[in-house]
Amino acid sequence: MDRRKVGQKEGRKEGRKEGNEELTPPPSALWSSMKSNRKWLLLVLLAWLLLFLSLLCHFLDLRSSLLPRSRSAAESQPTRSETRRLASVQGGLRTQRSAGESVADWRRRRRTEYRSRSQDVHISRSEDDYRARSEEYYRSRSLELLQRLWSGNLTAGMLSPRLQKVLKVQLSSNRHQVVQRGSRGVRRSGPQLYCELKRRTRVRTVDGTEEPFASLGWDRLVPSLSLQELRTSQYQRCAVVTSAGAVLNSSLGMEIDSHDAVLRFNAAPTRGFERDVGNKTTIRIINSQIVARPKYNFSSSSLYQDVILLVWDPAQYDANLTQWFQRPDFDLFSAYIERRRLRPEQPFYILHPQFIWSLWDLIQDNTEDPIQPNPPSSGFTGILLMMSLCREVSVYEFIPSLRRTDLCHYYERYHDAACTLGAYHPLMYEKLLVQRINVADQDQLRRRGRVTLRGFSTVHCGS
Ligand code: NCC
Repeated sequence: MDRRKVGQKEGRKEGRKEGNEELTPPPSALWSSMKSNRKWLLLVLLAWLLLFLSLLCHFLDLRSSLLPRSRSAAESQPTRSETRRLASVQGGLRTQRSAGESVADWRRRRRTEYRSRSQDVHISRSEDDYRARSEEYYRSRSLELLQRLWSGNLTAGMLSPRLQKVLKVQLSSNRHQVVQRGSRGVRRSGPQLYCELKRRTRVRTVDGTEEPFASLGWDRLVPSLSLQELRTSQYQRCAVVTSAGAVLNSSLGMEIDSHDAVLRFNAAPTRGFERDVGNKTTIRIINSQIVARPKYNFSSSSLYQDVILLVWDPAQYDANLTQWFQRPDFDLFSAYIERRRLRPEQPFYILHPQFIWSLWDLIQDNTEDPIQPNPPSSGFTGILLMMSLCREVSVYEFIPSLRRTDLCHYYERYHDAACTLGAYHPLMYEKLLVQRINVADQDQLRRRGRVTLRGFSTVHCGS
């Protein structure tokens, strides 16, 4: 063992012995000093307890003054915004005592501060009420718009200021140089409208007989059978499934799949949404963005395989096909040529611009207001196509049901009322026209979001 340590240990032992002899007080003095120490300890403890209790009372008092009195016990948890505000009020507990301020004055100042801040909270709550009331106003306004759409009384003036502004911009820009030819706003009855639609709807695809396609040998590129010839027998019941967010939670999948043919649009998927939209796809209408923009993976995605495909692109109103071919909105022609070469067995067509614009004419001639001078939506084009191919057409969530939502698509988290009521496309007017020819009862429309239309082959009109 270390010698120095042994020496220290022995020294300490010695010291204790000596100390014990010299410093030990008499037992009575020890007892009284312990007694006075205990008194001090108790006093300090008591003071801490009092301080703690007064702080606790203060907190509880403040809390009860901040919580609304009318809430039930279950509701008595503060809302998230209240919690945020409470936290800021409670932050005031840290109010510092200023130099020279007596404790009583400091307490009084704190109390006044709390009171004025808790009044702030009540003012903010009335802001909350205001916000809630305005949300309620817009919710009821959207219900009002919807009811007007269901009954065919919706006008542009009822749309939100933003959508009205977009409409004005579209009307003044007229980028497709649309010329209005017919007489606008003729008020036809449902049966008259059916006859008008039947007379004027001529589904047409690019067939390679016109320039520049004829010179480029497109008569051998396009499918040998036209779209109409493709059908071995006419479809009886067809479904048109729009991509609207309102189709979510509809449980319409089985009903949709029970149709003989199902039409879908653009990049709308079925996988993962089968319960609401079904999984059968017979025809898909796509706009030229789908084939031209790499993000849609047109050449590899299974969405565009094993179905009848129709693509369209917004040409000028009086389309000069050569100009269109040279400068389409999105380059659909290269992708079309490539796909036809790679998969000649797939029925793939380009909708003729004249067909697209003839539908625009139809909408405008049957609408009083001037409509957006842009091509109709894929949805409206698809509806008219299916009315030409099928005996009966069920259209889902084109006119929104009670499930209405600003969610643009059922497969994307993007909200915008323009997707349903239109910005570029004359969607609102398309919907008002379809509402006029709906033969299903209102309950089907409101609850299921389903409109039923007659196929043209069942429409009999005088000569
Ligand atoms: O949105 P979109 O249409 O693909 O929807 C297909 C059709 O469903 C109907 N619809 C959709 C959403 C909604 N809330 N209510 C509806 O009634 C419409 O009839 C719509 O036509 C199109 O018509 O081709 C459109 O395509 C999109 C987009 O190009 C494609 O989805 C590809 O991403 C257009 N959006 C943009 O270009 C930003 C849209 O304007 C029209």
